[in-house]
This record gives sequence, structure tokens and C-alpha cells, in this order.
Amino acid sequence: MMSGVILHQYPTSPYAEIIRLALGMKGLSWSRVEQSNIMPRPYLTPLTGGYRRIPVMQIGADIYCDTGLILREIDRRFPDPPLAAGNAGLGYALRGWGERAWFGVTVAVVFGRRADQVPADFIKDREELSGRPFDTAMMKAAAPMMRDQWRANAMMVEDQLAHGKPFLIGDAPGLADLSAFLNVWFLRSGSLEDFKVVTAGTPRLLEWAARMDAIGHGKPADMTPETAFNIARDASPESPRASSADEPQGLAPGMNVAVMPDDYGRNPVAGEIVFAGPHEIAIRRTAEGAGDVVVHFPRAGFLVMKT
Ligand SMILES: N[C@@H](CCC(=O)N[C@@H](CS)C(=O)NCC(=O)O)C(=O)O
Repeated sequence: MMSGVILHQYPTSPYAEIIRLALGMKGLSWSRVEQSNIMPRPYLTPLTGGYRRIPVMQIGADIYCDTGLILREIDRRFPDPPLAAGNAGLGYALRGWGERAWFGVTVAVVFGRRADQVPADFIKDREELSGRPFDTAMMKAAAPMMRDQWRANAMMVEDQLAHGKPFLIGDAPGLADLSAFLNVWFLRSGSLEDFKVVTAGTPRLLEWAARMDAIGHGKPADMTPETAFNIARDASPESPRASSADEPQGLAPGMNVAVMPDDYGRNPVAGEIVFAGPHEIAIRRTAEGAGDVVVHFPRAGFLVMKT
């Protein structure tokens, strides 16, 4: 099914892999825009208004930031099959484990292994992203202990799969599988030798990983960044949805705000609220050369500041 989904990503991005697999679960046709793995991204930044992380999903003149919200939007537009039948709360909550706690360990193992090969421009870019030193020597020193931690997390997956079902929360793959699998995918592609060591005692995890691999990416077709930009220019944002009446900060349509992640890549994006709810805030802004766009952010993990 043609979805209108345009995914701004790069092949080695683990968070993008979550979305590629979610599109695969839905069996969608989508447009794949390859972005650089470091800044600048001249056709993307004008659309997001400064948000700098990958992936970003675009549908016409609507721009969706952060995996958490992109998953929700894919599920809203293409509900069948659901990404978390009956388990949406647990599924989104588990992102904190799979995509943060465990993923921090995975990054440490991969970059600890490759410490001597990380390009200087990549290190500089990630230091700007995080505001902290990207200390490959420290990652190298910590790698043995991080491998221990990786195995402990993998054993949680192994224990869960003792239920005998094919996926973490039942018979169909969903959000929990995506968040956990991110770690398998990144470690396996970043350091197969470490992956083999830390999965020596987790046979059920390996069988589950093969089932995740079999999902695929749906039907991607390549699109240039410039074409995606022109699509935003020629489209209008979708009509606003209802806002919640009980916004804790009193946020309401028409107010000016700046929105940014609360962890890293804290570049504020300024605009006027179109709608706000417990899981999403959408702001309208003018993208230079592309007219009005609406940029959507999740609420969990993001700061909304009145301006
Ligand atoms: N919480 C974000 C994390 C995204 C993230 O950290 N992505 C990495 C790439 S996988 C990134 O943006 N790195 C910096 C960059 O590519 O500019 C999400 O779920 O989308």
C-alpha cells in the first residue's frame, strides 16, 4: 500500500531501523531519503526548524520527530496490524529500557571495539550533539564490563521468551520487540565478534532475532532530499486535531512555544501550537523556501517552553 511516508534516515542508524521494521510490519510502500550521518543536512534542517536527530518522518508538509512519535503516527494512519495490540502502555514504556538503558551499553561495546577507527569528524559531530566528550579511550577501557552488561540484558529477552511464543509479548511482533531488537541489530552490525560472545547462552534470543530479520522493511523506494523538500513545499499540513482541555502548563492552540528533547541534541524548534495532547504537540512554522509546515513532537522526553 502506498503510504506517503518519507523517512529521512541513513542505513547505519539503529533508531531508523526501528522505523524501517515498523513499516515492514505494516507492509507499506514508502520513500527512503538518505541523509548524511553527521551535520549538515541542508534539505532537512529547514523542514524540522533545527531538530537534528535521525530518523525524521515526513508526510507532505507534516514533519514527525523522534522514534516514539513516528511509531505512534504510523500506527494511527495504518492501524492494521497494530504495533502493540492491547499493550501500548507497556510497549512505549519499554522504550526506556531498550532504546536508552540497554542501548547505552550497546553503543559502549560497539565504539569500545572500534575506538581506533572512529573518524574525527564523527567524534566532533557527536560531541556537539551530546555536549560531552566522545571519549573512545574510555569506551575501550569499559568495553569488557559493558559486554557483561549486554549479556545481562540479552538474558532478560531470553527469560521472557521462555513463554514459548514467537515474540516478546505474544504471537505478533510489536513495540517491545522493536526496542529490544535495536540492540541486536546494532551490535551484530557493529561488532559480530562481540555479538557471538555475548549471545553464546541465549539461543531463544537468536531464534527471535531471525524472526525479526524476516519482517523486512516493506517496500522502500529511494528519493532525494531535494525531492522530499519540494513535496513539503507543494503540500499543505493536515488539519489540526483536537487539543486536550487539561494541559498542565495551560498550553493551547495559537500560543508560541519552543520544543526540544530533554536529553541530547537540545536544539529548540520555535513555532505556534496547532494542537497539544498527552502524547503529541504539533507546531506550525514557516520553513524557508517551503512555506508553512507543521512539526510534531512527542511529549515524553521533550520540553515545551512558552516563548
Ligand atoms: N530518541 C531519539 C534518538 C534518535 C537518535 O539518537 N538518533 C541518532 C542516530 S541513530 C542521531 O540522531 N544521531 C545524531 C545524528 O545522526 O545527527 C529517537 O528515538 O528518535
